Amino acid sequence: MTAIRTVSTTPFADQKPGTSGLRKKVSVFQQPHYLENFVQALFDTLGSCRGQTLVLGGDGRYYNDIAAQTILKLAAAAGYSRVLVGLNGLLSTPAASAVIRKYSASGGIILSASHNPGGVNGDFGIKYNISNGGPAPEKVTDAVYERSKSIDHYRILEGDDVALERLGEIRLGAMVVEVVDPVQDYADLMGTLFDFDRIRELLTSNRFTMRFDAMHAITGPYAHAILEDELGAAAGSVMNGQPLPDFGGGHPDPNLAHAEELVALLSRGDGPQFGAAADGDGDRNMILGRGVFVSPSDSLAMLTANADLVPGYRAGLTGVARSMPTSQAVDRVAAKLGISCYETPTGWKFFGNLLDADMATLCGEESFGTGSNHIREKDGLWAVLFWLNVLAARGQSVAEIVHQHWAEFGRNYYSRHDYEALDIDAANGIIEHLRAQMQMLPGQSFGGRQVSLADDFAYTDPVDHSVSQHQGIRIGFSDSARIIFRLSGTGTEGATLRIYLEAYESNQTKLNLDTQDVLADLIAIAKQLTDIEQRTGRKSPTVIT
Ligand code: VG1
Ligand code: CO
Repeated sequence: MTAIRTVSTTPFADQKPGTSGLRKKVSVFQQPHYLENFVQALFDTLGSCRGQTLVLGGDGRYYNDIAAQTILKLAAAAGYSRVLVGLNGLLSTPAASAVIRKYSASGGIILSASHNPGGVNGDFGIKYNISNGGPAPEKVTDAVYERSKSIDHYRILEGDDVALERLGEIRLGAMVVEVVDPVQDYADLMGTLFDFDRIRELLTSNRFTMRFDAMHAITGPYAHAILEDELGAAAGSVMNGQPLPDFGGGHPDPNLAHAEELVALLSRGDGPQFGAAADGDGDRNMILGRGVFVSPSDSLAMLTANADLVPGYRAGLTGVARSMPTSQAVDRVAAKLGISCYETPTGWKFFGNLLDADMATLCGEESFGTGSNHIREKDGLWAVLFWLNVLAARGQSVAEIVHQHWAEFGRNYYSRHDYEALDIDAANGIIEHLRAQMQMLPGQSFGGRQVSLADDFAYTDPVDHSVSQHQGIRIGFSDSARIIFRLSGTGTEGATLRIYLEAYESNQTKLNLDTQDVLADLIAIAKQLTDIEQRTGRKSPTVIT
């Protein structure tokens, strides 16, 4: 039975994609027609899908399997000739990007709410990536949202569910569903970038142990295959490697707050030399050494400074890019290397054009995201392999590399304070309040620091000249300290205010201080400028990273 049925529907008003796709509570996606409306709005926006190849996969969270079947039937009705689906409907975000590129697909759908908790009471999400393998740019997501507001029908093939637990090809109407195993493709790609022999030597030497925490999310199978099977890390080096629909009840966000078990291991005097974790969909990473946490902004700077040790980047970097709230640590490395450093709005989609135009080779965000021109997404395991390659080549510990870096470039003390689940009006009120003060701030002094810049960050893409406004309130001080304020575009409950704090220190005797202590005066300024306690009743942030 493969008839195509036209189903009439009415629009949902809330299908506006955020920083990274459409993210909602599972119960929102479970409403009749909700998923179908959004996917049909996407297909309508893309124009003719006839004869094209689509990639489909997700991070395995609750509802992944049901959504994948629905999307296959919508894709068949839209005229796709082939859909490449990850085994069991699973693909990490970086693997999806790699598969789109390798097989020249016209795009891909990734089912994920990334670092947000999963399970029946958790979050679900859907994002679309274009043919370069990267997140759809704003002009596409804006158009999908517009279309979702007027949609009145969708078309879906009537048929049985497709078996996704076996590799091979299955027909669905006129469309071919090809179930692929993405792990090998991804591992092969990593093998072209990194010195696997050298990493294997390190991982099999009895002086070195590591832990990779997959947080019961998508990277488990990739990490087992690459780190343990291919590179010889001891069995058990991968923790929480079994993907679960609710991530074992945890919060699959690789940071000091949520990867507690790993952090505790690495803080022991006899702990592993290296630790790392990835998020729900495998695009974020946290890097730890014994007794040391590498802030993501520092990680980007350090990878840039050590790229000549890695085969895939030995030929040199054309440039680097960081999101605006990411610390300026990498800017100092770029200046030394004599390469350009671009400052983009938050979200990986803004790196796509720079990578396509070969203006940047490495990119990163303070939110535990690093990546390169090998794909068009941030890539958690890639960052882990990059660090392992650097450790193997330098023969030093993570702590030694970090301390030498600070000694050479100075240290950008950095922290992000998140106030989650705020009343939406109160959060918008804070941003308005900041905007209202902006013009008067330059020249003002706060405890010895003078404001040199205060603006509402706007970005003009240097390649296609598209302009993105209101990307965060940026306050810079004459000593290059900064405070940035923006509202999250990935949350599903109320509003989240993110406050990003950064202070630069080059005095060699002050490179090992406590981050929150160093930033205390900036934290006080941020509280004063936002009036946050008065406006929200919150005395302290929900999460500090
Ligand atoms: C957050 C991060 C941003 C990241 C985005 C998607 O967005 O701040 O840097 O690109 O998540 O990451 P926001 O709008 O909540 O600040 V992922 O790994 O959750 O897809
Ligand atoms: Co993610």
